[in-house]
Amino acid sequence: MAAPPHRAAPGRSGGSGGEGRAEPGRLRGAGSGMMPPGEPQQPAGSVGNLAALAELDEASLLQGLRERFLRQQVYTDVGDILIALNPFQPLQLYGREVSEQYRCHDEGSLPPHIFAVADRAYHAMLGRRGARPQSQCIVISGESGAGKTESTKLLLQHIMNLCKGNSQLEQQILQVNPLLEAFGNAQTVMNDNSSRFGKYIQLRFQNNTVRGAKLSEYLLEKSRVVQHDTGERNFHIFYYMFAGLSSEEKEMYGLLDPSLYRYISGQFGTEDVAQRWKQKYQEVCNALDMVGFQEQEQVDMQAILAGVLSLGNVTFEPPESNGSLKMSEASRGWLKAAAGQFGVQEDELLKCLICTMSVTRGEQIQRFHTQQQAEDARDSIAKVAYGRVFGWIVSKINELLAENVDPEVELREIGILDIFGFENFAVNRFEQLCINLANEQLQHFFNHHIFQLEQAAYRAEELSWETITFNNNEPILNLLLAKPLGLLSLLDEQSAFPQATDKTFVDKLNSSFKGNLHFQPARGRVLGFSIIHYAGKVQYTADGFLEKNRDTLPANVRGLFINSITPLLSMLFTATISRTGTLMPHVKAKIVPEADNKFNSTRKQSAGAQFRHSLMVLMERMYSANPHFVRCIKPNSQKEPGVVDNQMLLQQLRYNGLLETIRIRRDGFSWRPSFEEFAERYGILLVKPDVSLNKESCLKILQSTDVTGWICGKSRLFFKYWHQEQLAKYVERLERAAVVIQKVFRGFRCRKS
Ligand code: AD9
Ligand code: MG
Repeated sequence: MAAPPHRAAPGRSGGSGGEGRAEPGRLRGAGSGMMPPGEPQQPAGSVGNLAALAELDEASLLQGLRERFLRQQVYTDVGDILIALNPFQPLQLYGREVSEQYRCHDEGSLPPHIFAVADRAYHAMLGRRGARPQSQCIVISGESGAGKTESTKLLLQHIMNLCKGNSQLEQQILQVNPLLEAFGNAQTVMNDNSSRFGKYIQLRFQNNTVRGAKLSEYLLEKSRVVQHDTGERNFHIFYYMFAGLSSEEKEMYGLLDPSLYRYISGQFGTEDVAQRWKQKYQEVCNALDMVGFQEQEQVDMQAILAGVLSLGNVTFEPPESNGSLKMSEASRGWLKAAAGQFGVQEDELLKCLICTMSVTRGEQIQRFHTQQQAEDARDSIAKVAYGRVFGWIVSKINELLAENVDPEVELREIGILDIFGFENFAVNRFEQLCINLANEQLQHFFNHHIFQLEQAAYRAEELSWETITFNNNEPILNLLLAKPLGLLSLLDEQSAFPQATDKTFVDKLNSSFKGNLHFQPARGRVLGFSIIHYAGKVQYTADGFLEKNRDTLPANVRGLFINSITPLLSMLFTATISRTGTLMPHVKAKIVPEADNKFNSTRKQSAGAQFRHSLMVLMERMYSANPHFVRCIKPNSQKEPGVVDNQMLLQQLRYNGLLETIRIRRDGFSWRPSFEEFAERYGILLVKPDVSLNKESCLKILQSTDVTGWICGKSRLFFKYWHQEQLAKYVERLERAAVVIQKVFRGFRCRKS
């Protein structure tokens, strides 16, 4: 067996040390410095669990994390929260043998690790180690490039290993990832493999077996299909296709030299890179086969992507007189290629680009586009086609992974949330606002669980507690989400006025949020605004906010694609996506409520409203589960191994509220069962029938153990984060004894007979 990944941190379990039994009913205030049992006071760098630090300040914390990182100890615990620094290099930490070591390990017996979080969530879901069986969620946060997606993959890998790791479903859950990343990730200046969509994976279990999984995706950054900033790329799949398709296949899809395409222009890499992409393309093809995409569907899908690229090269010139827009010969060629791949008539596609048809009092009216409008129409067709292919892939994955359940057994979940990290680019648009809003919401979820719930419990039980202040981001969430005067509502209001522009939207914001501490108008004539987020100030350009929020699909585009002879394209524009995320082909528009009708409606919810709704659903799901937190940290912006930028690290520690988190985990009592809950679970330790579910029983139970450092409130007990595993040991010991007694008893009976 391989050696433990790094030097074992001082154990948290075993021993009863601490500072002696706290008097029931009295809570120590902040700064009591109560230690986990067996945890000596040490310099920060040598401590695997920072909640064990007696002396705590920013400098020692920074130094501690830095020292650990430079020794390749990238994981550090804060109580039950994991801090993960991105190593930016492959580490020998994740092999099967290491996963085996962490499998069902004793809490605290091995160094902090992402596998330990997976292990904890899995056992908690099953109600082992003294926990109540309950659905769990693992929330991974951190800025772009901090390591959330890699952590998600490692969590999935370990959980699948825990449930034996060999069923077909378990393998499929792991194998869909290359597909999702090819279509949903792209290189940005912050991360070479940046997730351009958010995902929540719900693993569904019956007992200890995974029965199915469901993937929810949030806000794919469709605009990347048609535009990306310098130093960035389009979605990976476009590059993989060029590198992986044979010459014959490229010919079939009408693909020429990659450097010719505007949507990916100048972004094709060296021979090495092309080789890697070729390999990735093969992985995608394997994943497509494995998920069960038919061969024809795969051909259609690539034809749509090739059509999108050709469409991007269609440009217009202003008309000479009042006629329609002019097109160069080359553009005509690209239009023809696009129409061919989309399986539509060339002149029908052209019509969608150069004019809008509407029906007024039974009469069809044709309105010609300006050059800008025509090019916008081209881009919105490219975006919608790509967006639907992505949505379809997700729904096919969901069909594949749908659960096969025994109706008699309760289903429980482990959800893993991997969204796009906080972003602050040179130019920040509508997408960055939504991404940063999602990160605000997550930070709020973290604050709520770590600070608000815990401190509210002390107040409710009238325990004296020196309040730990934290950076509450509720005012920022209000600024963005309040109805009717939050930013998204004002954006919707403006989007509903045909005459409104990005400028009127900014004027509205400036007048509504005058004096708001989290809002700043742009200086001079810049069309934009700034938001002071929990993670720092971000300047947004308002350009395109209204258009992106309206996210309208011209009615004639839908008609064009429904009539496509490419079956997949026709289906994508006929089908409807239900609230549950499954694609339902050929559902009549009439019977689908407006809000559900994401595909068919031309008068649908705005992009902002849809995003707000999906965030709300996500939060509801997460609030109903028991959370585990992984805080990813990016040690430097050059993506270099072994380099720590102190300033960058410090900034992340600050906005993550890490110092306050350490303090509350060290001084606070994160496990707070009611008397009834505790007596029910641990009554077994009294070894007698009918234990009353009240305070007296709880005190007797605790007195029968050596567990110290807990507090007794009015209606519940207060325990440190390490107490649960100590108590679990007593239960385990008793259960082992019971088994031995049973065996002896059975042997005795056999001998008698
Ligand atoms: V974003 O918000 O999607 O832009 P993430 O997801 O936080 O971002 P990601 O997991 O993609 O970041 O990590 C960025 C890169 O860091 C990866 O492509 C790896 O090259 C590198 N990384 C992250 N975690 C690890 C790790 N545990 N071991 C080795 C890692 N490399
Ligand atoms: Mg990611």
